[in-house]
Amino acid sequence: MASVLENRDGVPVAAARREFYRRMDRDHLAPLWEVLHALVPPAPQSACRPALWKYRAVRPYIEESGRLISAREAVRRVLVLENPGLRGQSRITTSLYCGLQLILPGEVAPSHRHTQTALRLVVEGSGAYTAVDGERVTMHPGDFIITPAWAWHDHGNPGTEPVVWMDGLDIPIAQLFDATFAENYPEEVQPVVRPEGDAAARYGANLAPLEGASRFGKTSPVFCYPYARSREAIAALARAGDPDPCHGFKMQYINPATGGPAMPTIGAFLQLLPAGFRTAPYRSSDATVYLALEGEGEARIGDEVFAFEPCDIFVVPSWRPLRLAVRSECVLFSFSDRPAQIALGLWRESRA
Ligand code: GTQ
Repeated sequence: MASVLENRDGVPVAAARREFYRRMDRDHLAPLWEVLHALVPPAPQSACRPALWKYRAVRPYIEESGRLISAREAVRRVLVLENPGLRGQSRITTSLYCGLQLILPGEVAPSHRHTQTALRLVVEGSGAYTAVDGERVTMHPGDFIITPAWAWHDHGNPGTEPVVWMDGLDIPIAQLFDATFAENYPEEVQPVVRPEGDAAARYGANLAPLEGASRFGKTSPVFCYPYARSREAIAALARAGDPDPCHGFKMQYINPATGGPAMPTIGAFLQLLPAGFRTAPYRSSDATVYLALEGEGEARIGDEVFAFEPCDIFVVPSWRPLRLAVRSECVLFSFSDRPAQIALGLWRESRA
């Protein structure tokens, strides 16, 4: 009788299996049972690691990039924030790309469009613009700006200061689906066909045109959310009520045409934590990128602690408990793939 370790011909099972795998490998087949535990783990097993980029440490590199390559030559002069667990993949999380883009006075970053959705959060400097589908918007620190999928966009800086912003794109999501398309505009700068403030007037004042759907499909037609307005809203919220134990005072950027998230794949949030506030542990399946806008504090991600100050960027991987403890009043911007996960029925959260 064959033992557990041998088959009927007396060949040890382990060797027989290896030989079986080798044969089927030539026909592009593989045994599920060797990988099932990794494919279907009980909870997310992400290669994405908790990490923090000190702006003070990154800024000299940004400055140096400005001396070594022009925005025109680079097309986009960006330093990519690569998650330490995902090096070489241009990702800050498994599903999201993040970079810091510099545009110097007098420069132009030429017009193009792509199927990836982009967000910008202005980190430093004023006076640059981003143009989206024929309308320019002037950038100020803290402004949240959207480039919808397939919208022509270029950036320029007619001002006098270097301007730096954080880019967040759903590049890995488009890669996952092999739905990546891009093209260059025939000219470097697209024509301006609408006055600045046009989108805000049409869609950003609790009014909407009677006819004509948004040109931007599933993305908010309001493509700039000025920090001054969002900051005031969140401050009013903080004056009026009690903080959420896990989030302090937190709001999401919405598409006023739908009431849903501003972008179909990327969720964006603004959060105020009163001086001395400590959040209760919270985790969710959407790995999240944070940019500190105001104040100083500490992020405890799992059992790692990261001290942050304004302009620092940190990342919380999927399902890793986060606790925030702030010294001064803090304002944090954050973004994640939450709308994509919700649309697909994947998203989970847990409050401890
Ligand atoms: O501004 O269009 O950081 O296309 C990466 C890809 C920025 C942009 C990035 C892009 C852009």
